[in-house]
Amino acid sequence: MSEITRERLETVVGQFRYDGEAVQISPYGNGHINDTFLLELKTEAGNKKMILQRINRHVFPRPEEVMENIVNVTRYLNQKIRENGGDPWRETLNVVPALDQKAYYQDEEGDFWRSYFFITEATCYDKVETPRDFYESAYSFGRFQNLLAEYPAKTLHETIAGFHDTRARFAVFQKAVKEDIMGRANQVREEIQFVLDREDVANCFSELLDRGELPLRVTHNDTKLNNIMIDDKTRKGICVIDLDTVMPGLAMNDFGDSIRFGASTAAEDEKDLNKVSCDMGLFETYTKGFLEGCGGKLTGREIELLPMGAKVMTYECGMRFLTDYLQGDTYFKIHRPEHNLDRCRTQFKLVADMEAKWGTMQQIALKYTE
Ligand code: ADP
Ligand code: GN1
Ligand code: MG
Repeated sequence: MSEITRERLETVVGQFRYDGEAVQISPYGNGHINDTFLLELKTEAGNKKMILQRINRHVFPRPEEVMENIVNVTRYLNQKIRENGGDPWRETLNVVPALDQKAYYQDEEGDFWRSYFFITEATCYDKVETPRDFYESAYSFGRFQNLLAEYPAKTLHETIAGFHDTRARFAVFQKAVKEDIMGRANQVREEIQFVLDREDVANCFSELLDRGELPLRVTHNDTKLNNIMIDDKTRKGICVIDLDTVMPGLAMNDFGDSIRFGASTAAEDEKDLNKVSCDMGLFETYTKGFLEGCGGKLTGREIELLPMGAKVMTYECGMRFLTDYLQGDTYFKIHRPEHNLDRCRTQFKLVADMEAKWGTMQQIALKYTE
């Protein structure tokens, strides 16, 4: 995608209905997908902050549909939050309309931009600092699913086709290995074999879905810790953000993606694999928080499959990083040459660790099915 110059940013800022004058704009956050900026405005009521984002068109081929989902889901959440006596300005994203009232602005280069009100006095963490924060993130993601339990799922667009269709991702991976367009496959034989040895993990949920054994729910699908805002004062999880992938999906996958990121003892791109393992204390903390947030809506079968969700999501994410490495790093943003490979290795280390701790993980899930 094309370069973002200062002039371009200024033009884009002028296309949104802000009630003040832009005084500063700077790159923001640690997301792997969109280009995020923090915009500071001078208004009559003092300085205000906004989030401005360029939607990644390579990842989301139909950004209008992404925004339609987000507008509808946040409107629905707004209503629910009000009914529960909450503050919809802090507990859900709020889209700033463009001059023409649309939820986005499409610039001359065809890129889509959107803006959100900035949620102040709250933080997105890249690493768990205290188990309490992890519990809060778990509760918030569970509650998000709970609040959307009656949302008409069929009206949601599938913003990325087959996003967590791990079986289909396995096929894409095999193709990437076969084509090996960057000539990198030889150097990562061990990692490739790790994926191939676990085809059953790739197929597990797809087969259960084929047999009609799993309910599709409205899920977030990208439940990393840094997609939750935690209130700086109360340390409560207040808002679920990054709603681009809200679609019908599996509860176990929302659970699992949080585990692979937040219950790891190291960063997603840690190079020293000795530091990487799946913390069982955090696994239990998350299980408890997530189930409490879901408010009894999950079936016994879903709860039983939560450990599998952790394994499937970690395996899938590692496979996606490896696929991107083989295909020349075109999907995830990278900040160093072998970044995707480092990320892939931490994920596979976690999968192996989960395999070693499988009995404990199952026991923990079982404790909460009763
Ligand atoms: P990506 O899809 O690239 O991960 P996100 O939507 O998660 O993009 O945004 C990237 C980061 O920007 C978040 O991790 C968070 O720190 C920050 N952010 C996004 N939306 C808001 C908001 N409304 N208020 C405050 N910070 C936000
Ligand atoms: C991406 O957008 P972000 O950084 O929250 C990705 C997730 C991956 C994650 C790995 C739309 O999440 O699926 O699990 O990176 N999002 C998309 O860190 O592909
Ligand atoms: Mg994000």
